[in-house]
Amino acid sequence: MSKKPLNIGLIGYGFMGRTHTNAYKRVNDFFDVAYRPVLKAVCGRNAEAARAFADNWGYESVETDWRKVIERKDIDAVDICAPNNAHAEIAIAAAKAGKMVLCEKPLSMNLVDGQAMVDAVEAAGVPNTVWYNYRRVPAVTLAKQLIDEGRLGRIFHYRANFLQDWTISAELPQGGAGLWRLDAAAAGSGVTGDLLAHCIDTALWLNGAIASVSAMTETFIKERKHTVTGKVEPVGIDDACSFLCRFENGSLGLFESTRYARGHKALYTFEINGEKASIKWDLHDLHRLQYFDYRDDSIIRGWHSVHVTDGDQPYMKHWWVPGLQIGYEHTFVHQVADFLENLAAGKPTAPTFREALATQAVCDAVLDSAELGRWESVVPL
Ligand code: SOE
Repeated sequence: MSKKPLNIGLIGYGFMGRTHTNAYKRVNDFFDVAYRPVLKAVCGRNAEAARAFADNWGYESVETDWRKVIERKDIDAVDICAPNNAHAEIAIAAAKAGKMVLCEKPLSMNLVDGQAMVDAVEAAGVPNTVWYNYRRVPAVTLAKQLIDEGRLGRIFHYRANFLQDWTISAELPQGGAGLWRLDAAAAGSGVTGDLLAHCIDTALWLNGAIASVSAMTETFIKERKHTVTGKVEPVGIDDACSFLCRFENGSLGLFESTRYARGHKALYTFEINGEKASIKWDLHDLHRLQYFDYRDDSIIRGWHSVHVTDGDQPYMKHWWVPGLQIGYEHTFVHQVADFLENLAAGKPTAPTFREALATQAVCDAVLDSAELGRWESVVPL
């Protein structure tokens, strides 16, 4: 089948720029979709670094001002991999110019900006999606399938952690290309927007809306040198955040995220306990889903470790043969595959900006709750 080109303009070329680009390059090798992503332009303020990225990954051209990418007639879709404080302005301008918009998570710095982004893509009627990639780990997608089939029954508990340890050193500066996640002006928040946002997105998808939250945050290192100004400046991000919540389905939630859990690099785990069955998942063992079903015969009842590699399990028929697992980078390939398939069918790709706004509303309520020291309702604007 001859495929329709879809010209991509990538804005930002850090870690996420690589994951997305890899996905654009791989998708047609494994998924039979009607579109073929074309690496038209990459944009970054440092022309030399952007050129090196373009040469290495195969982009046809380089821009140093994102506005140029948006003005270009030969760009169909704008992919935002720039720091969080650039998301709203770029996405709104791109939507106004009639471009499709794919935005790295979190959607925005806060709910107000996020709402403006939703309004812009919806007013323009352009396809849009946010890269909450963990939904598309086959084991996580399988969890969704099991829940939707009603196998867990009534849900009582949802528990999630995202633990890292890379910011423990007080010598680590904040700000600049590699460390903008530590600078509140660029990131909006710390672990809440960066890590808990993933946990919240998955939770809303698997277990429905969150009604109210009670949170606490801590900034363990209060001052860090700023890479750009060279001065020691106050740290405005949350280094750690834990919160309790009530879901609208009556279940209770417990979430924890930190960059100070020595020994953990990216330990994203969740567990859901239902009346009939429970499931557990762990990013460090991402191809497995742990499943316990109370209805099993009592003499063999126990936790099953399901190796999610078979052709009848989500996404796996597109990859190797049963028993051979895939990894982190494939979640981004899945998102592009779904985006292209939905584009051809005229359907939205989840999470859309509007769906990702729900995660933003929870993040805002969590940060407000921590600041005010009280339970907060999760309210959209
Ligand atoms: C932070 O270290 C980070 O790279 C996040 O920004 C990503 O979203 C997460 O998937 C892994 O950790």
